[in-house]
This record gives sequence, structure tokens and C-alpha cells, in this order.
Amino acid sequence: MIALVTGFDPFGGDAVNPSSLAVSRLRKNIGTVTVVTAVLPTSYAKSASVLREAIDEAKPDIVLCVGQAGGRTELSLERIGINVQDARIPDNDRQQPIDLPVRADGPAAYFATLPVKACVAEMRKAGLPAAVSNTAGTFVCNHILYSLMDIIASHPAKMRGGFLHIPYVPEQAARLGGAPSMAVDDIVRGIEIIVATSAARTTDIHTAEGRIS
Ligand code: PCA
Repeated sequence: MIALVTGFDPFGGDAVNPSSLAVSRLRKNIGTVTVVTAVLPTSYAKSASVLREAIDEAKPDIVLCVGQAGGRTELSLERIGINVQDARIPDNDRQQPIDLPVRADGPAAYFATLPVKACVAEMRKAGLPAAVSNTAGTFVCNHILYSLMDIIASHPAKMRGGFLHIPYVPEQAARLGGAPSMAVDDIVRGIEIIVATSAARTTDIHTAEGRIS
């Protein structure tokens, strides 16, 4: 089995993006899964075509895209990507789409097809703070989750996909005063657990993970 795991390059004035830091430290083999990695540009215009190329090259069974969500306290495995682009800040191409769809004629949303609740349960068992998230926001990460599931929907090969939002790393939080953070080694462990759990099972568990907000 092959897993493609992607990170993003730094954006919004940050010197690093913990997602690409963590992805570069992944083991090349997790159990029987071969791990292939790529870094996507934080760009509405370019990220999906770079992802598409990486998918066509790696021919993965599982795709996990990872991105930074500064301010979050947990490893947040996303349930859904929506057909909305509404940027709070410009992306790395200085583009700031507001109230535009990801794909004009596309469905309103796509669900991730990784077993998100089982993955969250396994991360917690390993002592990592983790949660199912019901919004990936409306910036490039949501764009790429939606685009990933849109690519998968029409791709001739069968694969499953999902998206993980991760907190700042301590080096970023040290400069921000009061922001939550997580050590990159813990983020790496979380990603490896998601890959292993997704490879081991195709169905999810039905635990209560609903939230009021
Ligand atoms: N986080 C951004 C885009 C790139 C990244 O790492 C987001 O949450 O949309």
C-alpha cells in the first residue's frame, strides 16, 4: 500500500510551516505502507495541480494532506471540505479570493474518506490531543481538501483521502505570546498513526465526536 502525505510551504509571513517540517520527518515505511511525500504551494491557483501531479506520480491508495492551523490546540482531522474560497489574508501569489467557489459547477462539499473517528481514537490512545474537526476553514487548506476529494471522485484509480490541520510548533508560539503549540515529533507521530490506521481499516467507528461549535 502507498500513502501520499503532503505539507504546505510557509505563508502569511511565517518563516516555517510545521506541516512541511513534520512531513519531511516521516518514516519511509510505516508497517507495510510506503510513504511518499510532497510539499504544496500555499496558492489557490497552483496547489491542486501540484497535488494532482504528485498523485499521478505516486499512485497512492491513501492521500493525507496536512496544513497549519495556528491557534488550534489539537491535531484536527477534518471531516469535510466545502466549495468556498474566502481568504482572510492573501495567499503566496498575493491572491485573496472572496466568496468564490473552488469549482463553479462542483458539489457544495465533499466528505473525507479516511476513517476520521478511528484515527482520532488511535491518536488519543497514543497520548496525543486529537479531534474530529467539522471545518477546515475557507483558505487554501479547505481548497485543497475539496480539490483532493474532487480529484479522487473522477480519478480512474481508487483511493481514499483526508486532511489534517495541526497547531503551531513551539518555535512559532514562542514569538506569539499565548498561542498553543505542539512539538513537531508529536505531530509526526500523529500523522504516522493516521496513515497506519487508514491503511488498516476502511470503515469508521461511531463514537460521539459532535461539537456545538
Ligand atoms: N494552512 C493554511 C493553508 C496552508 C496551511 O498550512 C490553511 O489552513 O488554509
